[in-house]
Amino acid sequence: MDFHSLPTTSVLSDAITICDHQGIKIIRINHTKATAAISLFGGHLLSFKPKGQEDFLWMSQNADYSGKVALRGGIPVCWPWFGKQASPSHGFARNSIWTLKQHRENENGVIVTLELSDSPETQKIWPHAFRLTLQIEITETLSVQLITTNTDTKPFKIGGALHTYLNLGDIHQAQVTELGETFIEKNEQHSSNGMTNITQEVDRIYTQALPTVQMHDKHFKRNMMIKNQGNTSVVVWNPWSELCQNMADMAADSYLTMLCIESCIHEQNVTLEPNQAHTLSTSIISKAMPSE
Ligand code: TA6
Repeated sequence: MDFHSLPTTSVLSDAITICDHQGIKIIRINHTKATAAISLFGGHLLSFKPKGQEDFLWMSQNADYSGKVALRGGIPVCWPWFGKQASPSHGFARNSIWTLKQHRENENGVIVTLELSDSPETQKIWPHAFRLTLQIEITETLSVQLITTNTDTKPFKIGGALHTYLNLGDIHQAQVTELGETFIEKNEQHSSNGMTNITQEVDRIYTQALPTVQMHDKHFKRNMMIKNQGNTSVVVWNPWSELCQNMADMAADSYLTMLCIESCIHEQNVTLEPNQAHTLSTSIISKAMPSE
């Protein structure tokens, strides 16, 4: 989906415009350093493309933009929990409408700040007062910070993830390293040599990953360095062919060109006292692979 070809509904600055896609407002960034697209539904980064490079993010061509389900691809914000610990799965932030709070730009790029706060709807699902701030920095590299502030009078616990779908050339030519020595898969503990090639379905929670995980993509000839902070784990997910065929919002062969590497708090165990804040972040730098 080329969000930049949709008709503009408003112009915010030289680099930032807004368009509407099936009722969803999309912020588009067109800067000399990079282009990007951010959906207010979900506070969801859909695309980040530094000039002259392939998109860092994979976005499903079958994503459902009805506003009823989370968008498939990009960087879904999973919050205040990760996975199926409660309903809805991966929390409600990725299905909520966020507000654009601020945008700034200079010759190096653009910073967009979105916000989501508790409402009668969120209080029904999770009875706490909060402010969630998403700061997305679009420069030659990408940086995303999710800041949770407890605006309640009692402490609460959070989990979640920046569920990044990386765009890669060919899963058979990709390798992930710096993953650390242990992972959990299907509730079982495994030991690891810190690296993996993806040759089947993987849904792993790496509990000792290094602060910077690397994804080596021989097809696109680039090394992506994914630096995570405020996380307790790094999740690596690829549904592979069978699962993919059964997912309405993924094309049957789409597992070949995506891999999720997620900055994650996999248990809902980060406690925030009133007025306390926590930042979960991920930033991605890409370097051309040295020729062999
Ligand atoms: O992060 C991995 C994971 O939790 C997988 O178990 C898989 O289900 C994936 O996320 C996608 O979840 P979703 O709810 O978006 O279909």
